Amino acid sequence: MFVKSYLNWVAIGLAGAQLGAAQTYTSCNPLKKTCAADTGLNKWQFNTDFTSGSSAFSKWNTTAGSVESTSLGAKFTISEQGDAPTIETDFYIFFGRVDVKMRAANGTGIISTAVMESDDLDEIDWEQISTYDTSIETDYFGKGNTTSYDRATTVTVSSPEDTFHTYSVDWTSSRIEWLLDGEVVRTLEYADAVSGKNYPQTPMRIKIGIWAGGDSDNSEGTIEWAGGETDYTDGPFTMYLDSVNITNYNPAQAYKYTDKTGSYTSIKASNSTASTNLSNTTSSSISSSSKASSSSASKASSSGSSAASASASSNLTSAAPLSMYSSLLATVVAAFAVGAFQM
Ligand SMILES: *[C@@H]1O[C@H](CO)[C@@H](O)[C@H](O)[C@@H]1NC(C)=O
Ligand SMILES: *[C@@H]1O[C@H](CO)[C@@H](O)[C@H](O)[C@H]1NC(C)=O
Ligand SMILES: *[C@@H]1O[C@H](CO)[C@@H](O)[C@H](O)[C@H]1NC(C)=O
Ligand SMILES: *[C@@H]1O[C@H](CO)[C@@H](O)[C@H](O)[C@H]1NC(C)=O
Ligand SMILES: *[C@@H]1O[C@H](CO)[C@@H](O)[C@H](O)[C@H]1NC(C)=O
Ligand SMILES: *[C@@H]1O[C@H](CO)[C@@H](O)[C@H](O)[C@H]1NC(C)=O
Ligand SMILES: *[C@@H]1O[C@H](CO)[C@@H](O)[C@H](O)[C@H]1NC(C)=O
Repeated sequence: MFVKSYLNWVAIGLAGAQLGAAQTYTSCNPLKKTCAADTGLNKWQFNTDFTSGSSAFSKWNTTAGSVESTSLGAKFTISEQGDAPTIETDFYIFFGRVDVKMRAANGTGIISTAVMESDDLDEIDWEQISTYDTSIETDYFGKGNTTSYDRATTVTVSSPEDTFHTYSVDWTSSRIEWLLDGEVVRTLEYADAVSGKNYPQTPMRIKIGIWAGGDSDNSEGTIEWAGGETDYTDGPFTMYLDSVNITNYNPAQAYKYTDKTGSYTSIKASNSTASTNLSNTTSSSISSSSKASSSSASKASSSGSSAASASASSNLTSAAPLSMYSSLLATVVAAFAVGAFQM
């Protein structure tokens, strides 16, 4: 299996800066053909503690190599050329927040990644290049558009290979925030991504793993981006993943692309359980970097999941209401912002 994804990033042969994750591929691209619906996370919140043993992997598939639970968390190791251990959720979320607490791998050219990716290759990334001991990159792609090299930013972080940090993405239909240890370090507005054309907006899985950007078989551009050639005799190189907390702003049993636009308004959520809680979504995401918000977010999550089981048999809801909700949300956001401001 790993050979497939490994060969995939090798085969893509992109220059490093435009190369997303190691595991960038799609088995059915809904912009090109009709694909089966994506399985959704049908609840508001799903947390995984990877120090808790093998049961932690119950909703995660290992798609390359092998990954085990240890007292420091899930252990991803590159020992030799071709290793690229990777796990991914067996469900999709449709807007939401993902918190990843991890310690990146050491070594030259080793990339520790926490990525969200959709079937039509929208992508939101954190990528730590081990060659650089004080930084991590953020990046994004829309519909697999790799024509430009200017989307990545570099964020300063202290000793990411020796210290666990929490790398988060808070993703709504109007903006994406990247957060480092709870502080917003980058915001991408919908309009700023080629008027939304390049804006990630379709249901995504979460994929986490490591790969050797500095592998000598990679293109010169990739090796340069990775900060030099990987010397496997310096290894093994290990990344530890402590925990991942996922909030799904549109819990549903399934997500279906109803046309080939790749627009979020074309996504139909089946048996959705959270449309009535969208206001909670906003209040938790709007101030996601503050302490107050994390407590309101967890309050929201518990009410959200009970609501999820209570209304599990509701019928199909199309995503059309979503755009309606966005204007509603704007009002709620405004109200909340005023409220927060008064405090
Ligand atoms: C979320 O769903 C409904 C609406 O508020 C509540 O009854 C639940 O308690 C939970 N919260 C919701 C729906 O707001
Ligand atoms: C995850 O693995 C299970 C069991 O092998 C498989 O049925 C399922 O399709 C996989 N999910 C994804 C998203 O690949
Ligand atoms: C996930 O939530 C748990 C429980 O609230 C917390 O202990 C853990 O640090 C969180 N992990 C992340 C990555 O935010
Ligand atoms: C791809 O992205 C570039 C900018 O990065 C943009 O100019 C171009 O229009 C996009 N292509 C498509 C098909 O959206
Ligand atoms: C990572 O490499 C640096 C520099 O070689 C070293 O000081 C540090 O102990 C290493 N960290 C781990 C966790 O191996
Ligand atoms: C979430 O929604 C429920 C129901 O409307 C409400 O009782 C609760 O206070 C909301 N939580 C937040 C954090 O807004
Ligand atoms: C929606 O829920 C109903 C009742 O539980 C179920 O029969 C149906 O298969 C579900 N639809 C999808 C698309 O999952």
